[in-house]
Amino acid sequence: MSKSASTAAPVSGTNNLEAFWMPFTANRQFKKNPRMFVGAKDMHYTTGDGRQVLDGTAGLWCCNAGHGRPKIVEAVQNQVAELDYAPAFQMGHPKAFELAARLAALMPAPLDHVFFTNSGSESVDTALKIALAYQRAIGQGTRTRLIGRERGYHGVGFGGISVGGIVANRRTFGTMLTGVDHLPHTHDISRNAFTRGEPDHGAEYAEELIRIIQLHDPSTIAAVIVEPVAGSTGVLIPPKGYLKRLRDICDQHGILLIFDEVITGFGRLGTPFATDFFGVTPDLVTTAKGITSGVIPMGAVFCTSDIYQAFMTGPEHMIELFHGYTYSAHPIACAAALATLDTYEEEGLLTRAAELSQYWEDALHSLKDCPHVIDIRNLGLIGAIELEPIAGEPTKRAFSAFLKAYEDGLMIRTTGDIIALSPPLIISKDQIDELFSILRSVLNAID
Ligand code: PXG
Repeated sequence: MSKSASTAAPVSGTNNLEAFWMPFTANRQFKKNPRMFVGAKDMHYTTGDGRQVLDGTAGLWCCNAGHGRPKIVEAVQNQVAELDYAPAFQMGHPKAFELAARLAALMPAPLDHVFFTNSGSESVDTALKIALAYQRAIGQGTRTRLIGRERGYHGVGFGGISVGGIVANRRTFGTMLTGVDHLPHTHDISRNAFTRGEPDHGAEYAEELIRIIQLHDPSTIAAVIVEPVAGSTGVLIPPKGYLKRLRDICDQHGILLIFDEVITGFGRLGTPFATDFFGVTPDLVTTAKGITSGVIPMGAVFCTSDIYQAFMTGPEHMIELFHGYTYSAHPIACAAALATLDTYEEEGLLTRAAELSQYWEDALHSLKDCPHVIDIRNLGLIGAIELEPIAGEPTKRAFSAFLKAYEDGLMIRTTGDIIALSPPLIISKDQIDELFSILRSVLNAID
């Protein structure tokens, strides 16, 4: 192909789409039919051809406060002029400490210490490393195994894909971390199809952890990591009692429990975090995305004071944890996060999903009679519609729905043949109606 093959000019100034190797994208399909966003405000994106597109997914599950929110914009603008960068190794800046304290206050005790990263993938790697180093620090250095779950998504670092359970994200990348095992996933349409909220069936999948522990011996296992609600894999809601049972089993065997709250954190379920929603407290929590409402890359790992204090030994001039990133606690990210927390607080956004979730659930489940639909599930402001795949062509039907929805003014996400929805937490009831009315006509239109 010649260098100028993809020279469609959908937006002024953009005349060569070749160089950018797009992430998690069908590059050739996109470059033939580009879909460009050039602006965003509140619940809508503006496309290169001047159309408004309703954001049904908060960007990629991150713009929880909506787009172009004035306080966040202003905070970023001011911060870049005042202090553009400060090293986080052996140096500090006030907003990093202010932010950590505010985040710790938001998270239930005893999760009261915060380690900053720049993404969900980095948060996962950080949490896994802290878990391993903690076990060693308390004299449990034989605990080196990590347990994830089938269909889990924990980002794309080697740690995350090792404990993750999405086949396509793993199969081409070698052997990954050794010493990892996986719980079975809990998705069971045969018993739970069209469940509203938490499914009744499947808590027994937690017992598989006992089998894994018996196989390897508890003295070899450092931590278990799960998403409280699995997102990327197509929205898997935990069966009633499942997460609590995982917690109990981990407690009985000295194993740390890590919740990956990269998508459930910051109000998605109608509580600040999923740990509040389910009443189950893990030892470590990974977050990112909603921490800055997606405006600036940032992540944070929360841990208990027991974990933090286990490292605070030895000579005081010595570094306690050999881990961190050039951009940990970046001043602009901290400013964005503080303004985001202000916006969440002023507008009650971290609990707004609880007020809207019944309306959301009813509107979502009204699509039950649409063609191709084999399951619908929801929790908080998350929804999923699972479609019957076209025989021999998995993912094609959902991708057609994605393309048609975009044409009709709605952004959705698809994974496999599942449509996932997770709008900004500012969505109005009218916009919920609009979203599902577009989706109904999309489902009626596609093959
Ligand atoms: N953990 C979880 C639970 C996630 O959902 C990550 C870690 C990694 O975060 P970073 O910031 O490294 O991408 C994620 C990311 C989707 C979708 O449409 C989900 C994610 C990313 C992009 C798309 O489901 N989740």
